[in-house]
Amino acid sequence: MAAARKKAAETLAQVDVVIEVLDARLPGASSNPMIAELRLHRQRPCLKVLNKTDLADPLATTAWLHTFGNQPLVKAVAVSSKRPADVAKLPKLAASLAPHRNSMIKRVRILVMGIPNVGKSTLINAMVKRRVANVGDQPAITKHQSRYDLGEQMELIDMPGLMWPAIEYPSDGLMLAASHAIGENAYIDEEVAVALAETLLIRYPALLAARYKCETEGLDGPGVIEAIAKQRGFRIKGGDLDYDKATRTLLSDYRSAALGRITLETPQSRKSMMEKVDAARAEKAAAEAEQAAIKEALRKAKSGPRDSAPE
Ligand SMILES: Nc1nc2c(ncn2[C@@H]2O[C@H](COP(=O)(O)OP(=O)(O)OP(=O)(O)O)[C@@H](O)[C@H]2O)c(=O)[nH]1
Ligand SMILES: [Mg+2]
Repeated sequence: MAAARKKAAETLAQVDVVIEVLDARLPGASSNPMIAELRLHRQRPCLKVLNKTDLADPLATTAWLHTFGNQPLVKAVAVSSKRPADVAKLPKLAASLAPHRNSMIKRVRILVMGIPNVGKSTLINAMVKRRVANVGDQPAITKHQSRYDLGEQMELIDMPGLMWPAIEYPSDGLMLAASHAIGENAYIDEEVAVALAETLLIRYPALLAARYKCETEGLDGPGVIEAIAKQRGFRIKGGDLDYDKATRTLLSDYRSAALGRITLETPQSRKSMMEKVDAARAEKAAAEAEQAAIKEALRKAKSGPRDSAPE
């Protein structure tokens, strides 16, 4: 990971603009803080591309565009790399962020960055209108950096997906796993599916009810998995419900948008999630400090009389 960061930092120093590709279904969780740090260190402007909008909730996408559009040195745009008309507007937008370079003499150099599996290579193929880069619905398809000409005035650099060392908020890890940015060996399907079900119960209960013909009132995450197994008749030998198959069904229905167009977080839900986690952590730290202070006071009280005992 350190080597990938170093390579990204070196390349970033040589480019004019960064296109950061995000997954429109989880724009906050798919924002790599390391990319922001490297980019701001070099003061490089950024076009944030919310990709896969064909799978995402349009209202949530509008809210995210507004939030990102207010960040310094950033423009934000929503696309589906599968729609040529969406992608056609990107070269001009990216070039507009580096007006000093936009001439026949100085080509605009654009680095396409993002976490794994958000669609960087698909986007590049669509921009150059040829299948130049390998793509696939797995993280880490792209293994090395590659440069591609985009007409005579621009060049695009594709790079491997970049993760960062520690995911600060546990729900981000679950969203990233649900959306396939994290490899299958790194997480437990059932835990991810239960968390996904819990989010869907809060944000899209009607979609769950419609797809699995179940009453969502009073259900919790594991209850959704059970309802899917029952509704589909998934059973293992002996007749018990097949929870594994129901788990895989929910994940696959979310990933393919068979459930509908879903965004797992909005700017507002993300803000309140962070506030809650931060407050719980602060409370835990305060309780630990209090415990430590009590222990220290007890230790002093025990050793005190002996230390100060008269001779
Ligand atoms: N529905 C939909 N799928 C997309 C879109 N863009 C990319 N994909 C799919 O997402 C998967 C990942 O695409 P890639 O282009 O390989 O992603 P990447 O970011 O280059 O991934 P790594 O190289 O592994 O980091 C593929 O299955 C693509 O077909 C999009 O706009 N909509
Ligand atoms: Mg790739």
